Amino acid sequence: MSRLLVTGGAGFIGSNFVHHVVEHTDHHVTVLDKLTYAGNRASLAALPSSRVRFVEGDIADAGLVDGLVAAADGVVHYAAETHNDNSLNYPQPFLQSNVIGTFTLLEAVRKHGKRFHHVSTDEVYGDLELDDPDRFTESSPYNPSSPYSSTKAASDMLVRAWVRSYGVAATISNCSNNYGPYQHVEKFIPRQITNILWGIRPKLYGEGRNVRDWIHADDHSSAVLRILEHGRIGETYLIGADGEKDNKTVVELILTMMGQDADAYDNVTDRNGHDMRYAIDATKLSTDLGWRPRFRDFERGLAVTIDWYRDHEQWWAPAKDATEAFYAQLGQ
Ligand code: NAD
Ligand code: TDX
Repeated sequence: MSRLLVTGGAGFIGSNFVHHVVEHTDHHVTVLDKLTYAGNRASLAALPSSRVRFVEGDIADAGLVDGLVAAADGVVHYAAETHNDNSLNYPQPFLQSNVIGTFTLLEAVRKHGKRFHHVSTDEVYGDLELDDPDRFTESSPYNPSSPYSSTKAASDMLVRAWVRSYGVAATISNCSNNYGPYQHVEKFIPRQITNILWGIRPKLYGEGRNVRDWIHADDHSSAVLRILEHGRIGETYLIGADGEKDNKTVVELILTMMGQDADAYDNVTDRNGHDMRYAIDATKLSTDLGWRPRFRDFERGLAVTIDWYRDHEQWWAPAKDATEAFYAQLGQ
């Protein structure tokens, strides 16, 4: 496989994947991205044009998608509306991009007989209790809570049906919460880091007892590449790096690592339907495909991420005011 079509490659995880592919493989990449508020061409600016081509467009545009899929050897599908808080207020784009967009790509890979990897989330499984001894596995039942996670669950179901009904050569991965460079300032970790850099107090939803299972985006990329190259067609793989932390602990860690008092944050209005805990058991990925994360120490990964935001204000500053204005309307 040498020509990859990467959808959503100007977003957070997609752009990290394109960087990873350029650094670790010989593949040529075409990025298809609509450049919504979450997409940023600057995230790809450092990459050579001999290896990465950028196409601005919508994954739900069947004519455009048909031509790009025909010209590729494989498709890695990241493009989606991804923010839970947006999905609670404006669900329609989530249906359009996550469901109709995935359907449009599946029809093209079916027609042209191309390999497809679908990038999904652990949120399709709903949430766990804080004291639940089990973590999510590939056989956990689907139980999504939000408009975002329900559309991701729907897209996973479409992929499974296209494998079974039409023999499409697809794999699926469901990953836990990512952090790292190029993440939009609407998301939890970059929001708090950039707040502190601009003298704004971090904002914690509710009491901050909710637990997320953090993985560095570069480790997500190495896992997707491994599945693309060695995964079994039709299989689902969960991706995680044993990074469970509650939100209060993460905010306190960011504050102290940035030289502030650990309690210098505000508790704000909680998210409706807020999932309590996500946790991934990635045994299948490590046992069957031999994958291991590189960032096993969350604090080290966080330190590198804080440095990245400190050094790249020109990348994130243009989105910061509008993001905070949106949260202010919600009391968050
Ligand atoms: P993001 O919001 O940072 O980026 C999404 C990208 O998709 C943007 O560049 C946007 O312009 C593009 N896009 C949106 N709709 C499009 C459309 N209709 N056509 C073409 N491009 C479109 O998202 P992210 O955090 O990088 O997430 C990428 C994928 O990984 C998503 O599928 C998400 O569900 C999944 N995922 C994310 C996480 C996480 O922690 N962020 C965890 C697990 C899985
Ligand atoms: O300011 C905040 N304060 C806060 O306490 C924000 C933005 C979030 N939170 C909480 C809500 C969550 O418990 O932090 C946690 C993480 O929030 P998000 O960054 O919005 O992520 P989450 O809702 O967990 O979903 C993320 O991981 C799974 C991604 O946005 C999804 O795209 C991915 O599928």
